[in-house]
Amino acid sequence: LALAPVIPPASTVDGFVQEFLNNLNFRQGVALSSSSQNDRYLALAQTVRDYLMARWLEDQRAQFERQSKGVCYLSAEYLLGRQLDNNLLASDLGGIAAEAMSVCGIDLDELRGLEVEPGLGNGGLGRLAACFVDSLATMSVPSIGYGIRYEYGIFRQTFVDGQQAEQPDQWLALGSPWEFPHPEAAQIVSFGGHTERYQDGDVERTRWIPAWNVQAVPYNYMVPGYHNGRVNTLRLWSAVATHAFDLRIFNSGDYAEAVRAQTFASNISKVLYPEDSTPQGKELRLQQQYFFVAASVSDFLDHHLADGFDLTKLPDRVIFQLNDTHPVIAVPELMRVLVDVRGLEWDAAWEITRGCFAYTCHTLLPEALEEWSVDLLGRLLPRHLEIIYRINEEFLAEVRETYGDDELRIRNMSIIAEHPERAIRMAYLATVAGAKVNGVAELHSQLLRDKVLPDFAAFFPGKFTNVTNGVTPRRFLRLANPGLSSLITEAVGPGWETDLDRLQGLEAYADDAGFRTAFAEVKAQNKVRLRHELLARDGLVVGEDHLMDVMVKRLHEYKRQMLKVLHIVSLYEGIASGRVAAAEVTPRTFIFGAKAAPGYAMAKRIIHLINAVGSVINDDPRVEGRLKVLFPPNYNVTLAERVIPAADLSEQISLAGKEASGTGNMKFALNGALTIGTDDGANVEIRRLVGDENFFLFGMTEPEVEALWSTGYRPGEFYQADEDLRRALDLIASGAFSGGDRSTFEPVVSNLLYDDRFMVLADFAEYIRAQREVDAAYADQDAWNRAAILNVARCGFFSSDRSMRDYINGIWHTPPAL
Ligand code: DL6
Repeated sequence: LALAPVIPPASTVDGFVQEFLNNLNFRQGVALSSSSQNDRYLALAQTVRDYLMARWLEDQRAQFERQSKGVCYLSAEYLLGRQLDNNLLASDLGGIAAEAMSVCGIDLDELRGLEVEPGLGNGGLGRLAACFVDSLATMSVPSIGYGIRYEYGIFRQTFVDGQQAEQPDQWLALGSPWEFPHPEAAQIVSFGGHTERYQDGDVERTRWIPAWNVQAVPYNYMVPGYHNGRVNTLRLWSAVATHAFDLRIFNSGDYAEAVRAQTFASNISKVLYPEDSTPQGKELRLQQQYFFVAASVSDFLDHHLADGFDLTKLPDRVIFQLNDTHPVIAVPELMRVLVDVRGLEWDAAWEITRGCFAYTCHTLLPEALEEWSVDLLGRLLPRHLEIIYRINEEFLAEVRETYGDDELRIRNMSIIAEHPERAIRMAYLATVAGAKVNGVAELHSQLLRDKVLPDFAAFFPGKFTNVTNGVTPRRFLRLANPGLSSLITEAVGPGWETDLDRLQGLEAYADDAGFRTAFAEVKAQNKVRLRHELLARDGLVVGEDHLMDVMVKRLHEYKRQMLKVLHIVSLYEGIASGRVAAAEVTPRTFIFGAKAAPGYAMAKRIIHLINAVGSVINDDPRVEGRLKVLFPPNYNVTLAERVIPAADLSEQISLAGKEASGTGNMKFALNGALTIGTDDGANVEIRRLVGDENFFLFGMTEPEVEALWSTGYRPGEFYQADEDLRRALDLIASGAFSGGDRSTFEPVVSNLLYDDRFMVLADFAEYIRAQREVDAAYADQDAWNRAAILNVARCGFFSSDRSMRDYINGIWHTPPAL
């Protein structure tokens, strides 16, 4: 009986209705007539799960039995987005579910709207991880994603008087139907204490005597492949105390103390660290990182390997992909397990470890390369510190063999930084240990080699490679843009969702007037959808028949939202001063979406400024019908899926050499928006593919940026030289957007005039020039639509399936999936 296969319920409307009612009655404990919308949503989610269950169990079994090489994707973030629609799409149950709901008198769209997305990531890096696990499942690659089940994900952003306020993201409050807790599979994760040597026969060994432990409880999530019957697993860990409750203390009346251990332990997975650009957070953050990788490594070794598995063969069985530096502490952890727990010799363990890891770097900002102070790491993970020291010692000995006593080079390459404090450079550790190191776009990988890790690139010439990021076409085209999806299917036939190069077939349609009209019609419908959404969600009114000019991404100075603000203020100033007739200005709605890290003061000031500029412009009758500035709060995956398909213009305007890749840029182009962008990150590849004539390029190149820095950049000179720039900055400085108070935005203005680390002023004139080109191009709607269609047709390369193929062929070398 135990071995009986699970029979999936029949894939018919009646079968679905029956299963749904069963779930409503037996799991939610309510009758249809008395059920709440939340009951219905939960029962629907459970029903979809039931349909996927047999495949999931079968895939887990087959994966274990096959024991072929698989991928463990280690990521501190997964920005998943809503699950219901994605899982309906993957299992091809959308039509049946909609009919079944209508049989029950329920509007499926209403239930969709109830789902609170799990915001377990900050931005691009976390969303990339979610795209990758989707692709791995769709391509039937044996893999498991490991991460943290944060009780509170990325904060919920609200605006109070135009300023960002952060609320906790209670994504679990109404139940989480997509997860399966497995407390029986909990792992113990230890911290603190000290190490000691002991004699094991004639071998001297080391053991770690930790001071405290927590339990890591896994929660499994289904990751269904698209229409292939495959369901992979995402396993997220939650921290609980080993001894949650002290009855003796409770009985003595000290109730808070009685649950202290539980509170302390659960803090580890309490909240996603709300920062994606600079290493802070210190102890708790390091606890989180070690917590999830220690649990994941043990989970894999304990539960995924066949009995008696020969650990020297581990590199043929698994590759742990390190998604940025956050999971890099897994390297000394695997060494510790192999040497201290499994009793292997150091050299054998190091050989294994070096074959089991690969590292992806996602940044170019030096301050975003994590370092852990030796003091902190030694206190929290004393054994790991010893292991890192030994790895470093042996590595530097190899460096010496090659270069002799070149002390400067040795200091530069040491995993241990000496200044300003002794600290472990996690990117260096990952580079030394990883079989491969990759950047996330061509330019990024090149700069990583040439500028960030040049000594390592010289020392390990074959190690460095590139995998350009990608996005899943299932969520970001098929689900987000049903109108365009149907049009694509009509033109190139079915199957493009898993073979995005087929979009090339659209090229021929760019010259078909009928197709262009249909394409324009879809864009117009998407704008109407967005209009309704923003009105209902935030009371915001999108301008009708406006060019939709969109900048959505985390707020960071290097991304240069300020450049966009200056453009808007400049347009406004022209009309308000009477120098430009309103009728001459292309009607535009500017849409922003951005969260600022709560501790990032300048980013928060910029948010305040955008809102302030918006409220002045939106209320000024002189620009009525021409300019609108909208900033819906709490930009997330769900909102992205509405905004991106409606966009005409995609703003990708970072300072060249600062954005590692970007993935929003790919999503916009795939949905037929034209890009205005710098030669940065994956913009470079987008432009090459879509063609110069279908992309608005502006700004300095990375070498030009470097050259200007080295000769001494003085932003004030650009201010003096450009009248439009002067007028725009002066208007902000005058208090025009702050009720006459000149002090409110003074720090923003001064920062640009006297510092301007990301060279906003230097690129302003070029940006305005490119925006005029946009206006001119948009005036010819037919030509614009042609260019937009060509963007879609030429962006098949940016499927995350292609990224996965690149990882498989160049890094993982996993066998073809069955
Ligand atoms: O690779 C995904 C994504 C890139 O598209 C962005 O360009 C990059 O900024 C982002 N990196 C991070 C890491 N920050 N740190 N550390 O979020 O990764």
